[in-house]
Amino acid sequence: MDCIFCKIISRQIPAKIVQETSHSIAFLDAFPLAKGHTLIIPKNHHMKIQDMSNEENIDLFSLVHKVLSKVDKLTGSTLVAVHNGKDAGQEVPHVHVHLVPRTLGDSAGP
Ligand code: DGP
Repeated sequence: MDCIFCKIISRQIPAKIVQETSHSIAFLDAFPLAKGHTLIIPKNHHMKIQDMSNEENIDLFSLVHKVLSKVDKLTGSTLVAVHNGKDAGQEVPHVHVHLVPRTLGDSAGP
């Protein structure tokens, strides 16, 4: 499987890892829309949220909840977004939740 995010999980390519659980991992985006832009992904390869098991979803969004409380301290407002499918803007075909710190008038919006 030639998936860049699977390679981050297996440490084949480097990433700044923020936090990790048994099923999920959070790391900094390599092309951040704002300082602190973080991605949270399941460790198993799934393209879309609905492809994941209930257990994986609970674990993923529990990690989103934890990391969000840190990221949100950066600016006080955070964009939480998932591009769930190619036509929705998904470039990397491995589920990922974006946490993007926002400030008024910035250009980091969808
Ligand atoms: P999306 O458009 O929702 O599929 O966003 C993909 C994100 O993944 C985008 O914000 C850039 C980020 N990204 C792409 N390649 C890499 C990589 O090799 N390392 C890291 N850390 N992030 C990456």
